[in-house]
Amino acid sequence: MKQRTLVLLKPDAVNRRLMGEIISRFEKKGLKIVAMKMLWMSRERAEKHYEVHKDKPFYESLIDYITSGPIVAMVLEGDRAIEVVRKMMGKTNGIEAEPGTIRGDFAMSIQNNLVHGSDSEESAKREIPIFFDDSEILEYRLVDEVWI
Ligand code: YYY
Ligand code: MG
Repeated sequence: MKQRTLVLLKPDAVNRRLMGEIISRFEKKGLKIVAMKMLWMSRERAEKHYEVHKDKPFYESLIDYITSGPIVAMVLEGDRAIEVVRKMMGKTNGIEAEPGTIRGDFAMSIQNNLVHGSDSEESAKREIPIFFDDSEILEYRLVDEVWI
């Protein structure tokens, strides 16, 4: 079942020069990047993206963090891409995330955890348009797709 998911490389990923490392993992796994841009999130966009967390105690801090520097937004496509990305990210808290996952290998914090991935099809459908117009999401074939 081909799915699309929204992935964000958060400001710590950019500042710690981990963009290439993280993107490379997704590429090597076999996920297809169908949209990608670097941007600095406004508070408005951040509040929309994280609206499900607005009553949580960590919300204000989360908005400050996600707007503290540039991020990379991507749409990744592949079979059950939502689940695959969530597995590759690891648990929310870098301390608890398994080694071998992105957070498990590179994060020591619950807030500064490098990466966002949509947690369900509903979330992906809501989140992708916060960052991308339909015209920015590309349909193309990779020559090795038959092997993935
Ligand atoms: O989906 P995921 O990113 O793993 O976690 P969420 O529960 O959706 O929380 C979103 C975001 O909020 C999380 O990546 C870090 C931050 N956060 C936090 O700072 N403190 C918490 N106790 C829980 C989440
Ligand atoms: Mg989440």
